[in-house]
Amino acid sequence: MTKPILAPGETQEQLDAFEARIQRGEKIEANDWMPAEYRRQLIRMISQHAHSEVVGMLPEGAWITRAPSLKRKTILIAKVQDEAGHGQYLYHAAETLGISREEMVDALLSGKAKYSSIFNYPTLTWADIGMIGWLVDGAAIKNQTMLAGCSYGPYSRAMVRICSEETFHHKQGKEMIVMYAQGTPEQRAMAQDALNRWWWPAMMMLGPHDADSPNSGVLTRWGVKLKSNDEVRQEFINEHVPELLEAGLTIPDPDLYQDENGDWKHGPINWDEFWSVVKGHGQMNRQRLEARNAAHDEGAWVREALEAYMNRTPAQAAD
Ligand code: BYC
Repeated sequence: MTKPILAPGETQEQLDAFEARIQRGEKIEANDWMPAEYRRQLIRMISQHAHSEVVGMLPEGAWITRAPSLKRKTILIAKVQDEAGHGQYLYHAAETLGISREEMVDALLSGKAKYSSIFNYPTLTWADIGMIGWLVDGAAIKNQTMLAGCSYGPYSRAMVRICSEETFHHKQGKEMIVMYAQGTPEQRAMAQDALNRWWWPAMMMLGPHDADSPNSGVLTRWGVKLKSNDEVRQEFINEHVPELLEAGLTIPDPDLYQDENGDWKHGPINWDEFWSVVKGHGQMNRQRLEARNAAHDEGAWVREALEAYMNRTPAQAAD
């Protein structure tokens, strides 16, 4: 059964005026009237997005100490630091809707909240770092460029800034993989192996097919999603397939072909694997949550120090 659009106490007139604003291309701001369902959907989506940025630091962070050169290490440190910043912008954007940081963090740490399926796969070789930049950031940019035009002001503005940083992430990944794909036989094999393992998870991260996407209807109606999951996935494939082929790599999809319109068509996606990962049974789900919980516990003294600073007496403040 679909959820009713209006919550008790909300009127059709309020909804009409709200939808007319969206139709006119106006941004909805934090203190504006909005349906409870719009607020709930945005809190769900933005908090999941924030968690994805924060958990997304783990697979890449694992390689900072093992980067093969100082240049690659500084690039990777900057990238991981950017992801932390993206998490911050997004938690702030979600807070404007009335949820607290503590509630969101608790939901992540307890395993109640979702975060992107892609970060439950392990980074086994250095080429995985390049492949994440090229494919995962590449897929994320397609989705986030669309979200930069979304109807909720704070989310839309956060996306503009995030997308410009993601562009650097994407470029460094592509540059690295293209170089390895043209390098020694070992480097070529490492790049191909990374593509074999990341291609399908990257396809899945853009969400289920439109027919199986329960949230898309209302999100599209209210201008949050300006393109469907399958449309964004098509844009991702159309850009990346020719570039990967040009780099000399083989895409691990025997059914892949280009149709008469120029669109690259993929073979069947293993949605059983996707849902298993989303439900917590991926290769790295347990380790990811353990790492976040450990970081939270180890950071307790920082939160306590901040609280003590906030609660200082005027005499202490003048000291
Ligand atoms: N993983 O109705 P649907 C990054 C869930 S981080 C897990 O289509 P929706 C980066 C979905 O939540 C970029 N769960 O959902 C960071 C829903 O369940 P609930 C992350 C998924 O929201 C560090 C159910 O499946 N980007 O770039 O309309 C290093 C049905 O789906 C996934 C974002 O978060 C998934 N992949 O559309 C490097 C973008 N897909 O909540 C890189 C913001 C679906 O009803 N999010 N589910 O229980 C979105 O744009 C949308 O939420 C999605 C899904 C397109 C992902």
